[in-house]
Amino acid sequence: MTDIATRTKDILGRLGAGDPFVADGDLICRSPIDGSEIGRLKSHTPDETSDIIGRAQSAFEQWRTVPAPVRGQFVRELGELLREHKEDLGALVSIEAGKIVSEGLGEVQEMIDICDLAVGLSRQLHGLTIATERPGHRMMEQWHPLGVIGVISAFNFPVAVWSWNAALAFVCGDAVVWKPSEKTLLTAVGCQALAAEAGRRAGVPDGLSALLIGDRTVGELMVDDRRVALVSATGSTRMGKEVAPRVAARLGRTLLELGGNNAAIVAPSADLDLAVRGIVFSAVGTAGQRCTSLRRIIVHESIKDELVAGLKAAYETLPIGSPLESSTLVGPLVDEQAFSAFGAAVAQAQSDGGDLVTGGTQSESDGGFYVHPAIIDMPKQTEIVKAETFAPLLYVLTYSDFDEALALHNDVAQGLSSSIFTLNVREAETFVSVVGSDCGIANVNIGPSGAEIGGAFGGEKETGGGRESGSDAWRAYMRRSTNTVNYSTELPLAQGVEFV
Ligand code: UN1
Repeated sequence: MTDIATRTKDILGRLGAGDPFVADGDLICRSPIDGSEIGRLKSHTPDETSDIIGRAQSAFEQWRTVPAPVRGQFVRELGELLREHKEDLGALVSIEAGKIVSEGLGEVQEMIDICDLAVGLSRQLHGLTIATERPGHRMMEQWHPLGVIGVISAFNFPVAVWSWNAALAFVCGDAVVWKPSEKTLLTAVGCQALAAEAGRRAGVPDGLSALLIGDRTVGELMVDDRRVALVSATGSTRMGKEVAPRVAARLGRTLLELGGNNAAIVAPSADLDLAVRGIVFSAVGTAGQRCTSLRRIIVHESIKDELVAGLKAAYETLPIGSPLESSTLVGPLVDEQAFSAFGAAVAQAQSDGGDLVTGGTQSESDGGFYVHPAIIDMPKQTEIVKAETFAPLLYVLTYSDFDEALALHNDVAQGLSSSIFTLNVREAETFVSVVGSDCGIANVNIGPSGAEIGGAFGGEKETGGGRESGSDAWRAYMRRSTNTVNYSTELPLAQGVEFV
């Protein structure tokens, strides 16, 4: 066994998840750090998949009757366990997704944060009382638990995406069946072990939190299953376009968090030092593998040279290498496919007339897929710029007037996150106004990535329209019941209808 495999096994042992190498395991788990095998898991069969969903449905039927503040105690236990095991789970994220140590820990912190939010929310799942036109009547709305929630998560946030859904779903009275990315199965297994322990401590029904292991066929079974009331899917737009019509065909609900093609406008008044730091974190953090990663800069022609020079200098000192080294800022790409997509996009952008400012080189060091983050100065917004390449590849576009910048900004199919660097209040306010950014997230003087969990997270257009995490995103996991109660002895009808 390699050192990484041994470390993985030890971590999973401490999380209470058992051995990563199971008998007859057909799914090979690898670390992107060096490509080494760190586990083998067994796929669920179609019958097992159906049983897991059936058990979740039975668990839901009990759980929905537990008072919401009591349900919150389960999520509180989960949050406590995440605090206790933050280092281990964070390291597992680094080992399996290739995130640097600080980002692995940050991912677990994001899980703790959503647990805290959900525990408070468990006493705040309130509906409205609405004035009725009928005397002696009262109209109100209640929010009831929805059912089994199917969660499909991507490799890049291998556990946090589950928690944004699951922590809310549990306090809302739902059961959760989770189909994680095949690239990050062990992190899911470790996380699920903590959820199971929290469930034992809080005495929740068996099967309330379940994991589905397998490839897309297992995912499809879940997507097509009528017992799954809501499918919350995070991943590529291509995946979303397959999932959404299947769920719609049975008139189920979806919550979609799909691709982004996030930009930053850099205006003449921008604090350039701040802009460089914000851009580098957003474009290069997580090796450009966040759905919120910065992929396009739209910079005013008067400051372009200065900005690009600042970025080039910063890019050329980035420490690239094993994410487990504390000094590393750029870890590996997740796999060979991501590595090839990066190379192909760099080549395409250059053949479209793009000028490679820095980076773009690739190396397969020690079996891992490492790249030098690239900046490409583009003459215009060509098709490759409009596509989401899930890698640290930043395109630079130039503008001369603000309306042109906004038009370029919105002229992509995706609508997740966005930002502007400016000290001009008119530009800043216009950017966040109705005629500005068309994204679900629009920031001023920070990059597009790194949202905190208190706000609703998600985007428009091909990003799918879903909202997770904070604000009132919890409503997606509940069903609304409008109730009119007559406490009089009369039967007045709405709209003045007479009917004797
Ligand atoms: C994702 O990449 O799927 O805003 C989500 C951010 C993180 C979430 C990213 N809080 O960058």
